[in-house]
Formats: sequence, structure tokens, C-alpha cells
Amino acid sequence: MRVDIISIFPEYFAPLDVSLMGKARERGILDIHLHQLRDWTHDVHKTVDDTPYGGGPGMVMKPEVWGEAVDAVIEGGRAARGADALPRLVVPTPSGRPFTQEVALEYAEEPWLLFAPARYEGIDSRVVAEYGERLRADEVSIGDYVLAGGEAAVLVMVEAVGRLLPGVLGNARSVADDSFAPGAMANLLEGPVYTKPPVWRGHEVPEVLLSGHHGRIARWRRDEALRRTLDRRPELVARLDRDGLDKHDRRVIEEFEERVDERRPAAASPTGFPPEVHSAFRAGPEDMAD
Ligand code: JD8
Repeated sequence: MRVDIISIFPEYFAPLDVSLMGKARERGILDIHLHQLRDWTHDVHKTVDDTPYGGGPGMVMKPEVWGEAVDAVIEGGRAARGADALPRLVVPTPSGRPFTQEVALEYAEEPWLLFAPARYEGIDSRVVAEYGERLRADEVSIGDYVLAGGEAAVLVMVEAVGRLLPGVLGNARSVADDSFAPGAMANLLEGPVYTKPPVWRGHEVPEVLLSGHHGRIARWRRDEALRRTLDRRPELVARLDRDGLDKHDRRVIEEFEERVDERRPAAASPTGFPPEVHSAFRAGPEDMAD
């Protein structure tokens, strides 16, 4: 996969030289090119921003500079990838569509990504409109908090996408095991993890994990993932496809709700879900012990 990044802080991406992404680059799986936006300015101050039309705080990044930069980077990429190749343009912004594991999996199928992290109040909105007419141009957000610029978001996205590329992750772990990845454990958070020693500062590793009984271990891990998801991300539980839940799962959810009921006043729904969500997971006759 080719990745181009245009920024006024290309040095921000030094972390892409190390660890998993660094190895992916050494192996030629990831071909990352960094570009200094100011190289496409023509004034002595290398100006990339100006005051916002309509007034208001801060400065906005100039469309002409971004236009020249994106055109030049596309031309450079085409020299390597073929005259009709076009990248997918990804512009991080707090007002973008959520960047999720699903989007990461989609981007991992792309041969060429061009990231445009901005600073100040963002890029003049005509730039995305302009390129949206001839290539896929996405405005995405990595989360509901405000950063000072888009560079950190690009680091997050390049790592989330890069680790999905064939040959990047060792066989120790397959992306199929990821949380949020499509499949049975989809949308369940990772459960707790442990390694040696069996006792640390008086804290013991759960016995089942030392049992060697793979069936019980797999069951315990699923239960723990379900409990942690119910506790920390109840909204993900509602997304679980009911058919993907077995009798035991529904029991775990039941017990979690009963425990929460005890703690919470009757009025408030324990997981903040309307009763019908509860009934959706309430143990059915088929769950009644034989
Ligand atoms: C790009 C400029 C800063 C944003 C005035 C603060 C993504 N999840 C996210 N949070 N913040 C960003 C993000 C912030 C950015 C830029 C992404 C470019 N800023 C601006 C508007 C308010 N300042 C992001 N992805």
C-alpha cells in the first residue's frame, strides 16, 4: 500500500519508522511518503493560512497551497503507480464521520491513501469539494474530543490500517481476533489478560487459566469479555446479533443485570437501555434449565 502524508509538521510522523509500521516499511508492505506543505508556498513567509471569511477565531488553511500540493503528490504517485491511478483522500477533522475498525478494514483494501492533516481551524472547505469530484475524499474523525491538528489522527489511522495488511502482524495474532472485527466476538471488548508469575503482590491469576482446559478457558474468556462490555460499553451489547449469543451468554447478561439492579434504584434502566432491550436478552423458555 502506498501512503502519502502532506503536513506542515512532517517530522510528526517519525514514529512510523519504528515498531510494526517500521518493519512493514522495511518489508515494502507499506510505502510511506512524507511531504512538507510549505514546499508549495511561493512567498518568503511560506504562508499556508489566512483569516476566515465571515470572521471568527483562528485562521483557515489556504486552498491554493493545498491544491498545488495534492496535485503534485498525485502526479508523483502516478509516476510510480500508473497514469490513471488515483488515491483515496483522507482528511481528519473533528466534524468527520467516525473512523472505526470497519473503516480501517475498508481502507486496508485500498492500494493508495493520501492523508491531509490540517492545523489552525482546518482547510478551506472547497479543497475536499474540489477533489471529491474526481476521487474518493473522506472527512473522518478518530473520536469525540478535540485535537490541535490532524497529524495525531493520521498516526492512529496509519497504524490501525497498516496492522491489517497481509504480512504485517506476526502469526501470533490474527486480525480476526480483534475487538470490533466482524464475527462472533464482534463488538465485544477484550477481556483481562495475564502472564507469569501465577501470584504477583498477592494477586492470583484466575485458576481456570492455569487449568489447561481449553474449553473452560474459552468459555471464561468469553464471559469476561461480555461482562466487561456490559460494564464499560453497554451500547455495544445492543449491537450484538442475538443469534450469535448462546444460552450461557444470555445467562451472563441476566446475572449482570440482576447485579446492576441491586445496585441501582428501580427507576433507572441498568444499562440505560429501554426495557425492550432487556426483554430482548431476558432468558427465554429455551434457556430454562432442563
Ligand atoms: C484535524 C485542525 C484543530 C479543530 C479548532 C482545535 C480528528 N477526533 C479529532 N479531534 N480533533 C481532530 C482534528 C482537529 C484539528 C484538525 C483533526 C485540524 N484541528 C481545530 C476545529 C476546532 N481547532 C480530530 N480526526
